[in-house]
Amino acid sequence: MPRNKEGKTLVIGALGQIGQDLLDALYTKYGVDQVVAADIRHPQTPTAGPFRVLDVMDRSALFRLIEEEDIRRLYNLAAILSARGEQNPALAWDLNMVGLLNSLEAARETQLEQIFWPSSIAVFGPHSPRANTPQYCTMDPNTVYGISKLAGERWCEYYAEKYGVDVRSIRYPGLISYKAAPGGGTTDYAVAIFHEALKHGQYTSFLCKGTYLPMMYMPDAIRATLQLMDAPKESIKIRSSYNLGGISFAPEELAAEIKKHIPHFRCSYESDFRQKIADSWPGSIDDSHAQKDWGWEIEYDMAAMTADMLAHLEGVTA
Ligand code: NAD
Ligand code: AKB
Repeated sequence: MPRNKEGKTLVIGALGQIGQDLLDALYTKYGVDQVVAADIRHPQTPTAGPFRVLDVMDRSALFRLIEEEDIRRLYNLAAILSARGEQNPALAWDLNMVGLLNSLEAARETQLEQIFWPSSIAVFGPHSPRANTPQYCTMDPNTVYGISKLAGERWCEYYAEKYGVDVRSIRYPGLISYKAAPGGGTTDYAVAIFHEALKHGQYTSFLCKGTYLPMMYMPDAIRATLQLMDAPKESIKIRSSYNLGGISFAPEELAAEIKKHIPHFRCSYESDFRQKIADSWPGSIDDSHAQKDWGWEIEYDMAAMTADMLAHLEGVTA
């Protein structure tokens, strides 16, 4: 196979909530034929660029794909998120850990230029400071998802320091987007509320009033990801994972913002098992290291995000 000068980019878990948006951004950056999308399931509609079925837990299949497709950069997004993870802790641990270790080993052995792996605000726990949670503080996650992310961060730093792997990571807040449905997290209410507001004019939030969580609109998250990956190696001072703040709001504040656009919208509150997870997470995040090291700046506040979400979804549901 002829080797492209730049080599290709592989996105694993490409059909998920982040993957769908990240793929489009990478297609624009590198060209559609230079980005290989991979997932354990088949796409419902064909991806614009090449697609390969891959179980990230199958190490030899991953190594084969990297060789066959001349992969130079890897984004591993495959994971089980917080709420789903509590329903199957053993599987969540296996996928989140084995998938990461296979990716790090692939990066080391095949000398990939770069690897991206996302962490989460779920690395924090009930004894972490809740307001403006700093980069370094007590971290005692009490979900299997959070435990796997914290362990994963330690592995990333280990591979960077011990083997020189150029691994970069962000602790994403809850992400809000319209292209793909979220995959089973605690922050998913902040996506479902838009769909239900447009379809039925009402929504029952599974988190109660006053539950502040850090959130971010997907375009900001994708911009942050590419900005981090484009930053010169020497400016990346944190090889575990960078705090990323975004916007902080409670369900009733988001409901009030939606009501400005859909006056008849009603929101009620019936918390379930996800409330306990949310209560153990930060309400807001200090991302000053990301600002200082690679120039991070947020663009969308809650009002801008809400208007843009509704504008895009109105087209879909009309
Ligand atoms: P998602 O659940 O929407 O997508 C995950 C994708 O991985 C799915 O398409 C799934 O089919 C695929 N997958 C599952 N098992 C696989 C396997 N064995 N091999 C290959 N693919 C497999 O998740 P997402 O929201 O896109 O999240 C992506 C990453 O970002 C995860 O690591 C997640 O922890 C992290 N993250 C997400 C958020 C968020 O709000 N979405 C916030 C913080 C961190
Ligand atoms: C979840 O709620 O599990 C994710 C996350 C914040 O990691 N959205």
